[in-house]
Amino acid sequence: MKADISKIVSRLEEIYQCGAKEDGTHTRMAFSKEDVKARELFTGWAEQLGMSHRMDAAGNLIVRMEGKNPGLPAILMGSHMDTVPDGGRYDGVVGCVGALSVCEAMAEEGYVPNHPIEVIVFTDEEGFRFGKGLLGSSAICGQDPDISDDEPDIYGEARGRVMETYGIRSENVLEAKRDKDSVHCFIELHVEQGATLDKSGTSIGIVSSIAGVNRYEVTVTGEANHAGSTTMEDRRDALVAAAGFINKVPEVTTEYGNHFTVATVGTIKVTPHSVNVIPGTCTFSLEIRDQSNEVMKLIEQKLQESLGDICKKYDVSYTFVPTSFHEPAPMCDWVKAKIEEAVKELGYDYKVIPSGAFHDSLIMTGVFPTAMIFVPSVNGISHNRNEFTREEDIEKGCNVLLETVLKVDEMI
Ligand code: HGY
Ligand code: MN
Ligand code: MN
Repeated sequence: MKADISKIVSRLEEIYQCGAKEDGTHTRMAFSKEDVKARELFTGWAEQLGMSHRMDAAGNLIVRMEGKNPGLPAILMGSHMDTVPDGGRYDGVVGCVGALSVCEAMAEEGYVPNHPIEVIVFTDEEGFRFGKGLLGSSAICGQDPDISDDEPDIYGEARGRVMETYGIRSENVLEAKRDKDSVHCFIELHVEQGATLDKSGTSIGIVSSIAGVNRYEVTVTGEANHAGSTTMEDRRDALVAAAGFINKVPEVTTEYGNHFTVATVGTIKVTPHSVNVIPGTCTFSLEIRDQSNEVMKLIEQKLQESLGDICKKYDVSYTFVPTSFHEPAPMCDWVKAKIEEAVKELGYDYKVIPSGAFHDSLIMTGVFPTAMIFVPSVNGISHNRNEFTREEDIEKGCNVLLETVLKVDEMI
């Protein structure tokens, strides 16, 4: 039994078209009409395989193939189909389309698994719209995602309004929670998004653990004033102070972190945002990731100290508000071992590597036995329209997923 790469490739292209624009950009943000269209395509393919489909209270799209024994817990696969702004065509989608190809290979062979098998297309993994992702997986795991219908997205639209495309409401999302015993395991296929596999010419990665990610909103407050008549010495420029801090972020992170420690300022806005006014406030996001909680806390402390020193120098004040915390998450040993057996049997080369990017598996592993299969991202480029993964590697990844599912299905 093998995954059908020609179908996988044409489906990836069809999903890509839901979000591809004439100017070459590609965005399929969660809850958008492009995202809804991609989900309709996905549902249609599942229907052709005789799979049922439903959307849960958190908007996760779940397609299901029944097994011989309806009393057995389900084997879950899947990932997300929402993208970052101008994102790539593989991040997330490979795991959804790849999981469907596993079901298709089984259906075409007339293979009926022992366990029910479900493919989940998770809701709002990327989270750039509301500043926090992993909504669908958090709800399935019973973790309160702390959302409200009133909160605005980055375009000023209320969440309740935005989520109408899925027909879901904030207060109900936790109804998607699943019982620990109803799931045998969860396996997510994903592109690496880093360069380890590509640099070493390795086709398959088995993820050891996923980096934790802590986010903060920082606001520096100075004084808005006239850009022509305020001398340089009289200024309390919020943006200049913020820029001084942002410039320090790589230095501090490198000094107190390790090879895997990263910190990023990804969004920034100033008020009043006028060419002839000295910025009075500057608000920006800060994100810290590492494989160790202690390191993340140390970086947070050192960055706050640096921010304090710089704000003092420029006579401005600041607030440093945590917006989300996720601890680093090791993957499940027995599921990893099944993946390793599968890769070895298929004769593919592999490496066991940590994930710097987060995934729905970061949340799922807190409740369900979870592991991830990586395929290489050429030059490690991701969250970028030039993201690329070779067909032959996608094919290998899907075959590893298929063999792993066959192996975990034997466990009754
Ligand atoms: O940001 C992340 O790590 C993920 O790709 N959403
Ligand atoms: Mn992503
Ligand atoms: Mn992803």
